[in-house]
Amino acid sequence: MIRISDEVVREVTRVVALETTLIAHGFPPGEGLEIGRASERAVREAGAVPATIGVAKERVVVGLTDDELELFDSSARKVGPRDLAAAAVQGVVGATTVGGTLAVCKAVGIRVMATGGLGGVHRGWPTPPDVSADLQALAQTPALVVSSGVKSLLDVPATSELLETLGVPVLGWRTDELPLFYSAHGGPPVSARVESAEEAADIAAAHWQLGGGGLLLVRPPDESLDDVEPLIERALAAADAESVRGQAVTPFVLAFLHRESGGRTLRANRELVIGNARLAGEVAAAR
Ligand code: PSU
Ligand code: MN
Repeated sequence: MIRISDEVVREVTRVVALETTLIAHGFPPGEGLEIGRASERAVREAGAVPATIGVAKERVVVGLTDDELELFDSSARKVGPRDLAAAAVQGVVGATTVGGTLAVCKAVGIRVMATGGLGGVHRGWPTPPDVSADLQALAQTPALVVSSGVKSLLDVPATSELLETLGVPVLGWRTDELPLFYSAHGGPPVSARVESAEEAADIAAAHWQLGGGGLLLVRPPDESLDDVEPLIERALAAADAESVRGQAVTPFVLAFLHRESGGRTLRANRELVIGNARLAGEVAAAR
C-alpha cells in the first residue's frame, strides 16, 4: 500500500518530506507544480533528499516522480491523516496536508518536513468548530516541521496556546516571535530560539530521546509584509458573505489575497515555501 522510492529507502535519515496539498490547492493553477519542483531543488542544494508525498495509483507514495507531481492539480482530493487509507484503497489522487504527510512520515520513519503554514485553530472558534488535524498529527509524530508559522487566516494566539497544550516545542529560527506567515513580527513568543540548523537538529534529537513527538521550527519570511492583516479580514468577510465553508476557505482566501495585493502575497508565499524547504534540508543534513 506504501511505495517508497529507492533513494528515500537508502537515504532515509537525510530525507525531507514535502506535502502535495500546497502543490494542488495552495497556489494558482500551474504555479504549485513549479513551486513543488523548486522546493525539491532547494532541499537537494542544502545536501538532503526530498520526498514529496501523496496518494496516487492506489498507493501512498513517498518520493513522487517528477511526472507524477503533475497529477496534483486542483482536482486532487485534499487528504488529511484520516483520509489516507480510503484514498489509497479507492484509487483517488490524494494531495496530503501537513497532517496527512506527517502520518506517512510516522509510518516510514522520516524525521524532517517542510511546508508554508501549519493548520490550526480557525478564527471565531467554536463557530466554525474547525481545528486542523495538523496539530494532533504533529503532536503524535516524531518529526521536525519547518514552517513560517501557521496559516495566516487562523487565530494565531489560540493555535500557539494549543501547541503548548499538546507539548509541541516551537523553535524560532533566529527569532523570539512566532512569524505571522507574511509578516515577521507581532506573533506570540516561541518556546525557544535557535541560531543554527545544528542546534535545531540537536534539540529535536534530545526531544525524541525524552519520548517527545513533533517540533515546529518557524522561519520568518525574508521580506516581511506588514500590511496584509486588513486584507485577510476582508477576505474572510467575503468568504462568509459568499457562504464559502470548510476546505474551500483556504484556497478562496489565498486567491483573494493574491489578487488584492497585486501578487505580492503570491511572491512572498512562493519565497517562504522554498526557503523553508532549504532550511529543512539543512536540518536534515545536520542530523
Ligand atoms: N498553508 C497555506 N496553504 C495551504 C495550506 C497551508 O498557505 O494550502 C494547507 C496545508 O496542506 C495544511 C492544510 O496542512 O492547508 C491545513 O488544512 P486544514 O485547515 O483543512 O487542516
Ligand atoms: Mn480545517
